[in-house]
Amino acid sequence: MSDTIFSKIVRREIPADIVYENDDVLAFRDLNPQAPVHVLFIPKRAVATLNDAIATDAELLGKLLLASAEYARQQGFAEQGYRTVINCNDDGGQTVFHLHVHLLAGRRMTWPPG
Ligand code: DGP
Repeated sequence: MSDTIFSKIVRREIPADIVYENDDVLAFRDLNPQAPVHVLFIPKRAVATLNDAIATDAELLGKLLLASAEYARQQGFAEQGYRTVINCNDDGGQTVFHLHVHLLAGRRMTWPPG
């Protein structure tokens, strides 16, 4: 896959407000926040879209969600609640082709989403 802005953030080639990191996952604040808390959880090893994930990526996908939940607990809003979203391709609204989980919190979410 081609390099994206998120791989550059992983390599610290461009700045980001990094809020969480472990061996496999990096998380930073979204440049265009849609909620008081809007953090993107990305795998350090890039996968372009959810469509490109294969069986051997299962553990990595799980780690993204577990990191999101751990961050929510650390920050104290886990019980109040939050939303995690993975956009895929055009209709899903994906604009950066390095798979990521949006973690949104700090306001009441609406359903269905727009
Ligand atoms: P998506 O539409 O699901 O592909 O989400 C991409 C998100 O990434 C979007 O909410 C804006 C955010 N974003 C794009 N470029 C940058 C960047 O350079 N830095 C940060 N922190 N966020 C970015």
